Amino acid sequence: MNIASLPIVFSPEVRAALDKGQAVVALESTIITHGMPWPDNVQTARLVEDTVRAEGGVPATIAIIEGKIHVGLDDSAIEWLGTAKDVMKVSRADLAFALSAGKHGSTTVAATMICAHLAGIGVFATGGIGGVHRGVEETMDISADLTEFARTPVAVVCAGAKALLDLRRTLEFLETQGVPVIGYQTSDFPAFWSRSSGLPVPLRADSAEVIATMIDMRRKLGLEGGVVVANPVPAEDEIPAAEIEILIAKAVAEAHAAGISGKAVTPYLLSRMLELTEGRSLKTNIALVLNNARLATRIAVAISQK
Ligand code: PSU
Ligand code: MN
Repeated sequence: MNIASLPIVFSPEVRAALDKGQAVVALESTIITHGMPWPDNVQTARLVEDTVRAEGGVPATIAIIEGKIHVGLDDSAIEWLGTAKDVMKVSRADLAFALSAGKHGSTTVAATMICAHLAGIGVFATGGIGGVHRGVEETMDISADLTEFARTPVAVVCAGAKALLDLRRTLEFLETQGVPVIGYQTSDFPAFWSRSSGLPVPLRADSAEVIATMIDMRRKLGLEGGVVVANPVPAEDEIPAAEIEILIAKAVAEAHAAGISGKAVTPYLLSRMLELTEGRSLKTNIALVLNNARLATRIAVAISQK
């Protein structure tokens, strides 16, 4: 693969950091365009970047602007993205189209992994990953994030998967795909707004160094695909599972009744949860993203020191 022939633009800061082998952390942009309302989306994107810098890393927010992959966005690009209306939600299936047709696009976890890997970035922080949706028996709705973990070698730090999903089936799917799911300082798979889903996490690591060593070992073994690092939301910011479950059930039932399908499902559910929790879900979402940015940078720093 010849990266020079690709429509990919690096910010000077990210280019310099990659050339020097410094710790760089990829950040997604669907959370900005489809995951949070303005102005919290823009404020959070900036805070996440500040958090990466405070831990000694360089943030690389990834998005598609006029048909080019941008790796590293400046402040005005983040502001524009957070208010723009004509931005496609771009996953693996949409990436080549968005680039060919000169579109603007925000990248999901799956598409951000692809772009990060092309750019030479191995660690990525997000909020929650996509997964197997409740009602999958009928809808077949399984996020393309899950198959991406099996093919693209990027470590994704998340707060588990949203409790809106079918978490038991999400873990089963990842196991079948051979994707390591590592709980950070926890033995329970986190459920995004809550610290525990009640399901055991398959693997556990208690330090960023252990995770960095394990990523390096996977590379040496020639194992394809990435790893999921599941980092529970800080206790002071969590919404206990028992409190939020009733609201989740309501949002999921409404989405089914309204016939919401495809890419629209996750954004619909996130915005309904924001309304049903009267903003509390958003506060938790912001806290967990920052927490993930911190851990992702520690892992990236540990890898850069190897
Ligand atoms: N989790 C969040 N906010 C988000 C998403 C996940 O807290 O906005 C986004 C991510 O970009 C993820 C995508 O990759 O939702 C999954 O969408 P789908 O279920 O359509 O694959
Ligand atoms: Mn889906």
